[in-house]
Amino acid sequence: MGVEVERSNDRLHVTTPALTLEVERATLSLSVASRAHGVRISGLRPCALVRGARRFARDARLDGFGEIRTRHGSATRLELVATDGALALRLGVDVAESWSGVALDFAVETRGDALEIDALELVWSDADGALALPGPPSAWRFFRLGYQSWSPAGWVALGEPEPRPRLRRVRTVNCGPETPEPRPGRHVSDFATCLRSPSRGGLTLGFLTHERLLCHVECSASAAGVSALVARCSAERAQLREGAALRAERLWLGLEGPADDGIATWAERAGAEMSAPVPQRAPAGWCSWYHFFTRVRASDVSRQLAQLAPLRGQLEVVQIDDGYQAAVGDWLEPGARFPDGLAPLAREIRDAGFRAGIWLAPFLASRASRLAREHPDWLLHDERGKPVRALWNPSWKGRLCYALDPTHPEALVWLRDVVARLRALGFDYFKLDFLYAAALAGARREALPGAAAYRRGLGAIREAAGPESFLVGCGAPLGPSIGLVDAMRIGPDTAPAWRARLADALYVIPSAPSARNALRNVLARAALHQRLWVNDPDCALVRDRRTRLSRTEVETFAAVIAASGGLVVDSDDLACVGPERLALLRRLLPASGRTPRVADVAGKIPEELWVPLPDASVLALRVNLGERPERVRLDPARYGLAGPVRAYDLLADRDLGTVASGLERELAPHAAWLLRLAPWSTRPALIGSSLHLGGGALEVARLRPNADGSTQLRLRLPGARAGRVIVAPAQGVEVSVGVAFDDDLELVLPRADGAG
Ligand code: 9PG
Repeated sequence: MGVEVERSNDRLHVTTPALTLEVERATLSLSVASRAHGVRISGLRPCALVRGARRFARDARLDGFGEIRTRHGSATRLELVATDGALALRLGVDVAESWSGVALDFAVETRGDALEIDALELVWSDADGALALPGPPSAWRFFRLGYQSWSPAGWVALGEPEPRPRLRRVRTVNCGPETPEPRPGRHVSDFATCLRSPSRGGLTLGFLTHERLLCHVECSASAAGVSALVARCSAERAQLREGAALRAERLWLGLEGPADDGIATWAERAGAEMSAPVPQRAPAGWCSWYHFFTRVRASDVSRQLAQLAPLRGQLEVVQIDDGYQAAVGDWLEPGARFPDGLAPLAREIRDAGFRAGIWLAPFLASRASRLAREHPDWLLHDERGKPVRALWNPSWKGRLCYALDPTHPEALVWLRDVVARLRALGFDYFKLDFLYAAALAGARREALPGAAAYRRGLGAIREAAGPESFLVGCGAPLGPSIGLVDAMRIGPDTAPAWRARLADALYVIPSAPSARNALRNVLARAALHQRLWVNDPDCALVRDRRTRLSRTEVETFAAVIAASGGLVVDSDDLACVGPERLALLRRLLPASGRTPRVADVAGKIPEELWVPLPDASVLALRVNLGERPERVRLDPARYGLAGPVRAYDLLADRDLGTVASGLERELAPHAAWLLRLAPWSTRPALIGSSLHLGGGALEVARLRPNADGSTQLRLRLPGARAGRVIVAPAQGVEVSVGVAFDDDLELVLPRADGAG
């Protein structure tokens, strides 16, 4: 069965293997139901918000119908158009046989006088339609994706109060300029959201494109249920001349069953729509920030080059962070601690065999910068002509920073030039920070909406850096960055401390630098990895000295990085890293690149991830971010592992033997449990490995039986390695083998029974 369409005078009725869909012609009211999972929404209507009033469609007619090509293969497209006097609304609905949802395009057109449009919306309310999700409303949870890298992400129960930052500074940095604040009875998520019962399925609303308009989803709800849902593209008071049209960003409405991850499906689709260049392999590196901060000197970086020698071939990039520049904005003028400028240092880094990386806040200009002084017209201004305040950063001299306006043609030329010059010095890894500044509200030189202006600026940087450069977005609005960055910071800054109680209390939303705040977002946004970009979980800090992190906390951060599959960057003075911690760091290298799955959403933050590995085994992670010991249970059946498994504890390097059903233990506060679970019946099989925290995902290049009954094992990992692997050979009992090698090792495990 494919896509079947029935037309009657007043309705269109569409059936696919997964869905039934109905459009009421007169009003463009849409109903979508999942055939298998009992999820249904009816009464969704597109509308235009004009001077605060909603204008819905009346008297719609079918305008087009047929097969189209989409980024996800071919789909059936229904096109409807409705006129309401001087206003026309168009709705395009795409459905396809294999889709668990629909993609929606809508637009408004003026047929008469010019109009000022506030927003384009898809609206649902319980007064006009029905919403059916599995389970009782008291169990439904709302996912808050967050606006930019540092904004907290996680799940809330319906009606649960959400923190609202009181400080304007915190709001400017963390919140979308067009996103309404949450308030009691109203949840808001930038770009996309998911509404679901833990382990029972639900509904996802997420924008697939982010080319021009900033988008969010608003949900009015109490513990009794959802009363309204609005997916909104902010038009920022766009002026529509007669006959002109304004398109909303394309929207995905997905209906999920118990085993589906709606955020993952949305991210998959958005990444494809926006041609996200998801790199197969991301370079691992070292970054100066989390040890040296703004006090970094050129000599500190030089000194690290020698310290990094034991990690050669394992860490590829040496990235200079904030502190080298004369002022924020004056990127090519050396600051006092870099008296010779960047050129000799870039050369030194490359001569030592590393890629050179540089930090840059391309859309900020400090009040004390030459940039702001000499080119005040390049700055973003507000309606009254005052430069927009983008940041007040206590750790910078000239603490106040303005935003650059990327729609100013000269500013854009300057941006390209700065990046091209850095590229010419040999830098080909760019950490682009505080990017949100380019999308702040203001009166731009050219009247583009925030997302369009942002993409013009970031697109220029992407071009100037060249396709060979690796770009990491940071402090960056998520949606509009898709397709323009290789990697993306997906959480607030980490720190050499677990909590930042005072700062969190002041910020109200937990986005102050701390290991815990960083980890929370890595877990909550795990599904974006390899779909929109490479997730950057922020740096590993493994040093023994000059840190307040306990050994448990260091290991937990490492375990989460390993399971996340994301970017691995160390940020320690390696002189403070003892041999044991260095070995831990090495066990993160290289990044696995795999995308984890989220096992539950029962709490605010998913505390359990699992990664299916190519040899049918699973890497499972459970963390305890709380302050009390917790009794935890991992159930291999939840990861699709039927029957007994062989379990190996990667952090403890301990073989846990054969496990018939679940595993249970007490998990200390801030601790992680990282397990490799291998199906018991498969042979030959890797049982465990101390070589890498990916638990066998990477190091086993070959494992197969030879004709004579022996077992061939090939291990491959870059650089010097030493450790132990436990293998169940083709025949005979399991063996534990100590190994030491550089890059590559070929082993034959004899068929002899009981070798050790
Ligand atoms: C360099 C740092 C590091 C770090 C980035 C970013 O609101 N604030 O004042 C604020 C300051 C610093 C900051 C985030 C917010 O951190 O995430 O990795 O590069 O800049 O200054």
